[in-house]
Amino acid sequence: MLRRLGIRIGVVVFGAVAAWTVVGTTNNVMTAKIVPQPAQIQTDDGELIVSAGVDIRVDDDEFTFAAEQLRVAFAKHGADADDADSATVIELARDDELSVESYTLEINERIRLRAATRAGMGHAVQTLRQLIFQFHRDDGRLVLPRLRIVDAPRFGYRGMHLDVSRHFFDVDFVKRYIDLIALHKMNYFHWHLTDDQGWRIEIKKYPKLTAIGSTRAGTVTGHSLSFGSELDGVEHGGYYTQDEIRDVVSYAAERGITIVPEFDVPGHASALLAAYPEFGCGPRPDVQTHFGIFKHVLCPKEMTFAFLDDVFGEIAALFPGPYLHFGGDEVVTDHWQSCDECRELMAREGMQGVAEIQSYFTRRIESILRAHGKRGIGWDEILADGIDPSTVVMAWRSVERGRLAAESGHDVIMSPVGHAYFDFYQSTSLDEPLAIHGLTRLRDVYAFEPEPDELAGEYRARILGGQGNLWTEYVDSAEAADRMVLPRMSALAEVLWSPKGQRSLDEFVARLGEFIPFLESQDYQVARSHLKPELSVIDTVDGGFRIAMDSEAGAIHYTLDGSLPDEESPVYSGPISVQGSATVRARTNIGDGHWYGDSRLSVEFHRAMTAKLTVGNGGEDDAKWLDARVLRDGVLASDRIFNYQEWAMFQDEAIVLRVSFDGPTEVSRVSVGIDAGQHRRLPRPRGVRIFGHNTNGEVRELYSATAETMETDQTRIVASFPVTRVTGLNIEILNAGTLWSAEKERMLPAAIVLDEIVVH
Ligand code: TNX
Repeated sequence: MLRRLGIRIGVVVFGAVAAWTVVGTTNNVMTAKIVPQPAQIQTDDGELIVSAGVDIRVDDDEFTFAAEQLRVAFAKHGADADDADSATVIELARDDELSVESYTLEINERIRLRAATRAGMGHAVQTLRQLIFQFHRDDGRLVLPRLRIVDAPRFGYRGMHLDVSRHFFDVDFVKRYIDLIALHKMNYFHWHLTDDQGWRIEIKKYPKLTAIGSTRAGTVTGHSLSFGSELDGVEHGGYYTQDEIRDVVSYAAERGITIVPEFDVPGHASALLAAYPEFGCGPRPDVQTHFGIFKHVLCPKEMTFAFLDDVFGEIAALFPGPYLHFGGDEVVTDHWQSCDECRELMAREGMQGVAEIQSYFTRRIESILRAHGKRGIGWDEILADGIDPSTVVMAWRSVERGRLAAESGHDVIMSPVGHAYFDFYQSTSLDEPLAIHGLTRLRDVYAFEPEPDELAGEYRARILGGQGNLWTEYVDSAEAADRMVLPRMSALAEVLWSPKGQRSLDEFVARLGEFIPFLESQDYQVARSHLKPELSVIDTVDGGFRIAMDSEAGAIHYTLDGSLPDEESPVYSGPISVQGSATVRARTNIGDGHWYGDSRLSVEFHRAMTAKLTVGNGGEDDAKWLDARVLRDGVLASDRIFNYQEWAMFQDEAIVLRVSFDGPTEVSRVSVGIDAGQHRRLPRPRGVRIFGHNTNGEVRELYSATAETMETDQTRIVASFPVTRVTGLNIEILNAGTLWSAEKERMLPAAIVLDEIVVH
């Protein structure tokens, strides 16, 4: 059948419509599921059957772009009747009473969207797009619920960041990312344009920044911190010309998105210094092929500041937004320590130590930015006495750092690891792709609160909002990037947009049931990690463990024999108890043959769990060694995603672990986890020796092995010896020797990384 969509877009002025009030949220069968949850929805009885032809009217040229977006949305999921004369009327009207980003949406006989600004109207359109998707029917009809929405954001800054240095993403991807930001009613795009692994923006006055700085010789394969990491030998490069930047800037502006460009100084500067080593204090580096924190740093001399003035000047001219991000994170001061200019500067300025050079840098950059009419944003390391209070602090190391910044007079954007780092693992399931480290589950994002309780009321207004960060060390394709941000950014969008009191994780997950297919209908890839089982030990009792399993939806099936769970396997309904040792394997079934995850948890009850453990020459003070607790919690981390919190790391050539039992105890076998199994290769110890001691203070060697003679069961060193009565064990472990550190550019003692000391 021939479909006709009679769409008319023209500017018509229509009269004011009587104001209406909202009486709260009601539900009927046609519950609108919108992400982020609107501030107020009132669902009326009845529905609007949208005709084949929609008549889109705008009363202000500002809204033509929004109208065009709506036209496309209706064209995709239009009603199927062929009746253009009775076209459903859709009005996009200006309402100056509304605040900057707010909007109203009414659906009754017609559809009315009102806003005071292009941004507000853009948000109204995003809501309507979701409704069109949700309520279009397979038979081609579009039947919308009658409703009234009054909506406005909780925070004014709702951002998403993208690192294009570690991996380059082309203009098409960036535009698609901007669409995604707009779709989530977010309004800032933080574009991280420079870093050690590549300079990505054309600067006319300094062509070598891109000619040399945009290309690296190769990229490390696997994790940069893996033992014996290798390069792929493939050149990686790319940058944006100034014309491309202008194109992206106007693309973003049409969608109500402001871009915050970042030029990261004075650290993370290897690519810059590969091109112009004269602005550094040390030798010329290459554009980095590994990831990490490097010591190449800009030198605080006048020619550097003249260069920074030029570069920030060109950047300021390209980006019309109010902010310019100047980085300031992870500055290594080694080169400042050994440079004459720095010593002179310190004497001249009366500085107490090299660390003060960073705040000097910050102040110089602040004045450069002021001269170019911009306000600076820096990562939380910039916080120091004497910096300009109008500089915005982006708190990434913790919410607490953001609180301190707010209380010292700065505006703050909260972007903390643990809640807003979308480069971290999304679950502990073994089928997660390699990620940098850490764990930021969907529920952790949803639990993010940008205004911490501890923050005094008078400083609340200093929290401008929050931001999600996608660092791309281990994100090398459009598809991978999508899956890292979706659906986590959807949770963040709701945290930043919706009223705090309405937040409900269950309800949000239920709305994702509609929202994820909507995202997929726009060709975005969406991860389902929140459906994968999370397994954890809730307590240890009488030689056994109680284990909990959790996922945001579906039925968790599990096995205890190591096999892959299927429909026949038991369904989790509450904590299970296992005695001695066990490996639990679990997957989530959400029906229709859809299974998610491959989550495992291996536990083993053993003698060291109830003993005292000390490390090195420390006293009987177990708690001091926070790391060491994971050595005797009964959980074997070797069949889980590498999560550094589950491993104990010692930066020593050798360590001694002392296990002291309550009384004489028979032992015959000790095993120690040394292999992370998934995504991370750890350096293997060079040797291990185990000594037993008894009540008389006698010490005797029970086991000794070198790397060559050590017995392992793949992931663990296994030391067996004749049954011996001891009151304690000393377990000596030697590290793997020295290793080349790409970050430090020198040989360093390999760390000793261990898990669970199982004693039987
Ligand atoms: C720290 S967050 C960095 C980045 C890394 C990131 C990885 C920040 C200001 N600096 O350079 O990419 O961790 O999670």
